[in-house]
Amino acid sequence: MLKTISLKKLLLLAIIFLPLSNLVSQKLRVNDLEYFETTGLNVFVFSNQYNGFFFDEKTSGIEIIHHGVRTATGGAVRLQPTPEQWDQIPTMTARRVDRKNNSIEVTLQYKDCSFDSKVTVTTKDDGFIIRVNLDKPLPENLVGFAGLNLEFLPSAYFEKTYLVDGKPGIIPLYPSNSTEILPVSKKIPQFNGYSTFDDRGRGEFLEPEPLVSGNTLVLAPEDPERYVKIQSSMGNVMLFDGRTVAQNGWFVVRSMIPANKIGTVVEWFIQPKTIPDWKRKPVIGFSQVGYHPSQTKVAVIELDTHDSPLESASLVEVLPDGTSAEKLTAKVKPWGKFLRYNYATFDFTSVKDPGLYIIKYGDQQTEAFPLGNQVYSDIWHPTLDVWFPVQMDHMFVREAYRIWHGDAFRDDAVQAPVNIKHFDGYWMDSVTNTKYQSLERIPGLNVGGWYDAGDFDIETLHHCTAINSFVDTWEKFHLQRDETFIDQKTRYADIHRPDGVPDILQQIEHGTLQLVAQYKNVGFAVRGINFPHLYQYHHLGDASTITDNLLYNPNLKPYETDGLTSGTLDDRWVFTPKIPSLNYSGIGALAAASRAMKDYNNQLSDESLILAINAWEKQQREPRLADTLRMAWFFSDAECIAALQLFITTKDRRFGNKFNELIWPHLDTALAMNILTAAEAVPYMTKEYKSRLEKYVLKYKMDNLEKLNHQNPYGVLIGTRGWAGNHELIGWSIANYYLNKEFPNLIGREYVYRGLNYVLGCHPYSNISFVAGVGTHSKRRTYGSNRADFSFIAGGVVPGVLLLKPDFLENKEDWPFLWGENECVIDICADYIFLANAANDLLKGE
Ligand SMILES: [Ca+2]
Ligand SMILES: [Ca+2]
Ligand SMILES: [Ca+2]
Repeated sequence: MLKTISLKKLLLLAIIFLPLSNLVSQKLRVNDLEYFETTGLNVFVFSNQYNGFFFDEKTSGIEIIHHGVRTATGGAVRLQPTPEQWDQIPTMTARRVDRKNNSIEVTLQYKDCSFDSKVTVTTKDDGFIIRVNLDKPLPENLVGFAGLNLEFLPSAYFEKTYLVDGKPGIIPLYPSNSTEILPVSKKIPQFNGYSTFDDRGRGEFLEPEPLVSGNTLVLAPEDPERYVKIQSSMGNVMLFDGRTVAQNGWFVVRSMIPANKIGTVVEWFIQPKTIPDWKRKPVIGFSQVGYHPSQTKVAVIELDTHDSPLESASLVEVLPDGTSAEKLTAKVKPWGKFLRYNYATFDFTSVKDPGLYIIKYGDQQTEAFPLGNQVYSDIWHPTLDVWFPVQMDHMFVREAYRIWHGDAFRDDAVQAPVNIKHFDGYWMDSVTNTKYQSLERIPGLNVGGWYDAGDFDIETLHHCTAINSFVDTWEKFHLQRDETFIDQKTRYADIHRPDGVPDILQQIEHGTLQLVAQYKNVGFAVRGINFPHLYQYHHLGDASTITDNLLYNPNLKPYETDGLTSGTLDDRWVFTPKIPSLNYSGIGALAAASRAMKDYNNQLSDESLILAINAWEKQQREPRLADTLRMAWFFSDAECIAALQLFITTKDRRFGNKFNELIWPHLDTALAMNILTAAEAVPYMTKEYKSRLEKYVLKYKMDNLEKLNHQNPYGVLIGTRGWAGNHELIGWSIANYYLNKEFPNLIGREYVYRGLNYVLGCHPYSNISFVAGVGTHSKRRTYGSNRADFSFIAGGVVPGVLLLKPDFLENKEDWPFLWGENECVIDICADYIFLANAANDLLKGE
């Protein structure tokens, strides 16, 4: 039959059957940005490096972006079947990109094991080949440990199936495969000698067994968007479930590297299916809480590179009878390219009638959102009512029928030992700087404070930022909201239960109690209070079960207790390196808190101010050296803020003069980082101060506001660090608020809303509101204490879209475990409350 039809007809048939055919291949090629690209598929090969700070963040190695979703990561030679965050990661020591031959080769090194390997990725047919090459045979101690791994995102494969050499299976929704207990002597040591496993003193560790093993593995054969076929030409591929040992684990495909072999030792042919002429669905970015009628209202439409903007979009009003009516059709304005996508804008500022609206673009429409005078008035309630109470340390926290957690860390805390590099970025130098010996109890610290983020340490710097932010909110906006019952005496908090006291004062008090305890018992702001063991640190759930809440007693054996003390070394450590800028942050926060506490808790108010002034004087006498260290980049202006806060509280000119002396050089060297402080100071300073500041404001306007209009279609600050940028953006918006208050003719209020609207949904990747529970469609999976349940704590603000180099912005909604995208931290959440109220304030009376 084939013989009888012409070549032309054959081609025609091929075109007709193209969407179903495997024969028509879309070839990957290495593009200008040095990754493999074809329609619907990108393969990164170490475009991003493993991060030496938080180790395996699931953002490095060979990675696959499949129809717009990053579905695979961590492709590399690895030493565990399912590597955890603190397992050894290879260092990439060389990367060669051969564009002509469509090949990328990396050299990977495990320095401690003296083991180098080469991993090459080359295109072949409709897929690519991964080869591992060795110049020398595998070191003996790595035989049975080293293999080629590639990790697949569990949530991208939920409710799908697989085939191994034709044998069918269902991708597990929850891990329940077999595991093996092995003696710790058989374990490749984790980073820095840490252990993620609580072996209860038995000297053993846990390893998952493979789900299946075979020559050819097909993941999601039924789904052309997720279909990936992996064929091994030497030895089997195994499929593991990393969630068995760590909830943030991925599915791992793995082949072992054989002993005594050189040259190519592992070879896979990987064929991800792609949908011909696939185009990513447009994302219509807009504020999920809606808009105030009088503000500028611009939706930003994100389009596939192969897509071009439609002529127009429309705004449709949703009516009380359930029907809808078109309110406005307007031109869609092309903006151009930003990173990997095309952008266009749709301006519907002219619509000012209150009501519910939907944006329609082509055959797509958004969620409904309100237009009204009150849209911003309650968007901060979940953060203050729910999120902050849940973060309260040393408290039992109830919400109606639900107990969020018990009263945690009654056994706080002991002096951290010297010469420690800690897994959470904390450290101790060779001296304690306190009157306490290593591991000696420091009294008085089991009071107040918040869990820093999705982890449960007390991170003093973030505390200080949160306290300062709360005091600003209290002083500028006088929030009287009372929806939390807080009793410090019995350490009990109850959410949605008024007790006659404004909640913001109670939160300031809670943070200040911890900070005061640090200054009283240690003498300065400590780096933080954190866990001795890694297996405590990665805790998920109720923090009151991380330690036994009993003071350590060396006369008892581990896990033994007399009811009051215990022999288990689980009490948290107080880290006390000297960090002048951190100490100034503490001084500034105490000075600010002393004003807010006045007439509410006078004793705490007086105590805070005395401690702040004494600490200031002591710190001023010390040589100014050590901002050298590992934290200086966090807060170049801490001394300046402390001087300002002390001046506002005491009106003592010496603090005002100090502030005036420090602020100008800071503005000269780091304008964007210090303009907020400078603007906040205006009402307390002289007329000359304000007119001198104007020149800086003009420069800031040009460099930090107007330039952004050309940098990205959102016209806001988009961070590119390893932690996504919502906090910087919120800080930028707050600075713009202060500047608008003082220099309304120079800085328009739109620069405040733009930042807020971005956080609330007008951003790349998706249009979800980054504040859990705020807006029609908002984050429902965040990196908090309940992330193992794929859930959220209402009011938490996530870091947002993370840039994976060179051009992929991502914020996953079906996977909460990427902290750089989804972890809510106290400082950003406190600042969000301020920003929401600032937005309200600017629109007051309109
Ligand atoms: Ca932390
Ligand atoms: Ca209250
Ligand atoms: Ca204990």
